[in-house]
Amino acid sequence: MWFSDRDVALYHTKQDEKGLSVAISTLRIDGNKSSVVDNRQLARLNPYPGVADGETSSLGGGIAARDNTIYLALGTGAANSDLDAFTVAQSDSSYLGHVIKIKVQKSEAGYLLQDIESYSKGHRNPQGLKFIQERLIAVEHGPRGGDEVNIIEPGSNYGWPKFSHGIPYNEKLDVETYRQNGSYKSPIYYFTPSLGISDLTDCPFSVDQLYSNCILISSMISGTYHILKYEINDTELRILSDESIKFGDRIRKILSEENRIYLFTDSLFLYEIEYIRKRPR
Ligand SMILES: [Ca+2]
Repeated sequence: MWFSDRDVALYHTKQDEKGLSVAISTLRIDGNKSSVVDNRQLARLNPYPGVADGETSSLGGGIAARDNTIYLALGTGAANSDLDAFTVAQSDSSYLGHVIKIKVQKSEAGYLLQDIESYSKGHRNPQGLKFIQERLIAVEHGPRGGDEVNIIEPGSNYGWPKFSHGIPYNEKLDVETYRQNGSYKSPIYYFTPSLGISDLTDCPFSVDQLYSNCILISSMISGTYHILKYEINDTELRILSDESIKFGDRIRKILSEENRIYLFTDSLFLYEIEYIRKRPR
């Protein structure tokens, strides 16, 4: 994602003798946006000892940035091992299953790492993260059902694996108990059955004018994208309606710019859709 006019922040997994980890890097692009003039790794987090790349999934990943700060949403990971995928999201000694806040400092050459801290925890497999109207919003996969849209607030606990609107994989857990949220932060909206929720973005201008306030979310399993209309006041953002638009392919990422949306699919196509609003003459 663009971090400034000339800088891109990105995250990726990395494999070496220590195991699998997540790295955050920045790229500085030249003025013509034609070449990379600086490439630096800012941070590297949580090696998975003994787990090779390709043996795990659900690491998730959403990235957003504002005011010299990068926010990164990480999943718990899941592997064919006794990996503690069911405890890391509630642990204060792990960044997995957390949204983390990475403060950076701008220098002549590029960005330098200042500080990393946990911002929120209790996330299962967040796939998208974005600032919308001053609120940091994340979408994440539930277990079996219960894909979530969450407003991320500092210090909050989003419940995984203690609380979900889905169905637990552990058959001994009682579904009704599982759905009582206790002290956990509830999603502002959830989807049951799961859509395979993958990303979110602003509505294009012309659609936002029509709906007053809306966000778009994309999905993999159902091959749809959705217009979620919401209302907002000082304390609350509430989803009012959910309109599903069948697209027909697994959408991995969704992005909007002015009156266009861009859909990047698992079949490795990039689609551009333009919403045109015109007065008849
Ligand atoms: Ca949750």
